[in-house]
Amino acid sequence: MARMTAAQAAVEILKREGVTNVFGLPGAAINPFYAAMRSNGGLHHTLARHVEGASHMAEGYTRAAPGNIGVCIGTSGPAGTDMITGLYSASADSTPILCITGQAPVAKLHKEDFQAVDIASIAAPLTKMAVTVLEPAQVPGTFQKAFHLMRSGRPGPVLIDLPIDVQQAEIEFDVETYEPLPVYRPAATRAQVEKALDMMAAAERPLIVSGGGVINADAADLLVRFAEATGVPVVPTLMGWGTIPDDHRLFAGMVGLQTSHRYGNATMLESDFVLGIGNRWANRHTGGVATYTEGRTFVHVDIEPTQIGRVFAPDYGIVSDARAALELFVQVAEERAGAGQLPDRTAWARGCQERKSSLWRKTNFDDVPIKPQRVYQDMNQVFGRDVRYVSTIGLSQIQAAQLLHVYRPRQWVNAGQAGPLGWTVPAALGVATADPDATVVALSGDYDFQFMLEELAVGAQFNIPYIHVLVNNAYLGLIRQSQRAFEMDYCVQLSFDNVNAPEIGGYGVDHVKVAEGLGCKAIRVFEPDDIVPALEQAKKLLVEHRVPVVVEVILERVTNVSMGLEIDNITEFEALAESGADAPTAVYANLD
Ligand SMILES: Cc1ncc(C[n+]2csc(CCOP(=O)(O)OP(=O)(O)O)c2C)c(N)n1
Ligand SMILES: [Mg+2]
Repeated sequence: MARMTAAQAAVEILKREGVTNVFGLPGAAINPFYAAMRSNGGLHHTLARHVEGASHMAEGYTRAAPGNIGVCIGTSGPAGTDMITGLYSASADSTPILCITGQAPVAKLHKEDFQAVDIASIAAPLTKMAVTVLEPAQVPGTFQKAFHLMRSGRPGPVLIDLPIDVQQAEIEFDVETYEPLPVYRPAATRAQVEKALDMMAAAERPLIVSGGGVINADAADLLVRFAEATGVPVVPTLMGWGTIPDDHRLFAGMVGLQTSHRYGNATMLESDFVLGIGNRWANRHTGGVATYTEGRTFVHVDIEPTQIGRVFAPDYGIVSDARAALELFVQVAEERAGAGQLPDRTAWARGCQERKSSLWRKTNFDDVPIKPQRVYQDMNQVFGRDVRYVSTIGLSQIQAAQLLHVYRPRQWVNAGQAGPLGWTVPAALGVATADPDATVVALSGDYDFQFMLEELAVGAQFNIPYIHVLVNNAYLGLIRQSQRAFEMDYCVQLSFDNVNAPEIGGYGVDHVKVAEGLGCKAIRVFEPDDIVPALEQAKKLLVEHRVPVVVEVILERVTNVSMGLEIDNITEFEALAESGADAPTAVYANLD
């Protein structure tokens, strides 16, 4: 046994649980924890410029690789409240992050002490556990339980609030014999999987919907194997995008109101059976539940028992970790295939491929100002398969999901449910910290970019290189489009004549100067033919300077992006592709 401060014990546990990187910023009430990190060593700390930024960096870090747990640290009071958005976004997207806050001394908690806020109560609905630790000797157990909870069942965040005197108190703690607690993950039974496969076999036009749970369970390889064994096409959700490569013959397209493909929705409407795995029937995926479910039988596999039936009652539900379920699905499906007992899905899968080969949106524009579709076409061309995209919300994110391509899990890192503006810069820094060898490409609209752009300085200071494609329409574009329903264009304009930058023609903020002022490199593009050279140049600058590189594309002010309120009624505002030349980087099906 060894005597140490409770803060030191916590630092040792972080390391034993596999933590190597933390994101945060100190303040008086968390200084003992920082002292423990300094004296004990072994944790690489990235100093954020805003505490919310630290929380999104932690999310990006977690999302980058299986098993990662991002840690964000702040002091008492406003630091904790600043991280609430990160906890919300993490819980919404089933992302384990550990948020550690400092707190006033235990005896002062009820005295309205300086920066003493009941952060555990504030964080409670957004976390799997939010606790102010009042007894120093409970610190090791609280951290041990935190990791157990974050990894068990549906993954999610935890907040541990540490009063300053609790951090400083000395306790007995044996680092050497510390063991992480076993992780609880429910597993489907063979009988359950047999029943689901019987239901699938009885259908004529089945689909698999593959959600973010498949990525969390690191089971994309099994998902693809299962699809191949059964011949059943796959619809990934936005959170599950990458579980099957876009160019796989069984990739049927994404479904939904916004981040969807025309062929994905058309195929969903043709189907008569859906097996959902690790998905949550998000409303922007389903649209109206009646349209989505009518004429279809549903099986829903989810790790969290109370997710079954939350949005609509499936015909059959299975509580299981996606990996555990898919192991059995593969095994039973391959057995049945070997015995010649699986229905032939060739004709149905070919129909899906035909839709995939014809229902494309046009991207090949050469207008000035640039149309956004052209940006995504050129990103496909330049970044190819080896890239990791990070995005959050807005017309930019929606259209990117419609037009970009993803081939691997964790290649599309998106704040799916919460969509907090400002997430992109810090999340990209988290992804790039976790995977320094990757080409990380973030995508923001101008407003999302402006929300947390001070975090660019973190990338410059700590040499966290990534490329940030900034599509500037000088508008809160998504809200401008949604205000069409109100026949207004009200409080959504970001344009103004910048007295220091007449060359940007009324687009307001000079992002290039701002990015350069924060220590980054930046390029601005006005002409479509300059996009590809700018992206290529950005790749070089990245290697040369090891700092974030911003590529700002000045867009046309108004582009209405395909969307609607029902999956059978999506409005196409822009031109559709009439031939391959209209969408040269689209992934067409190989029908030979
Ligand atoms: C914190 C927060 N406030 C408000 C919103 C609502 N919102 C969603 S998109 C958007 C505008 C985004 O503008 P921009 O980033 O420029 O992207 P664009 O739609 O123009 O591509 C707003 C205000 C939000 N998602 N998050
Ligand atoms: Mg905008």
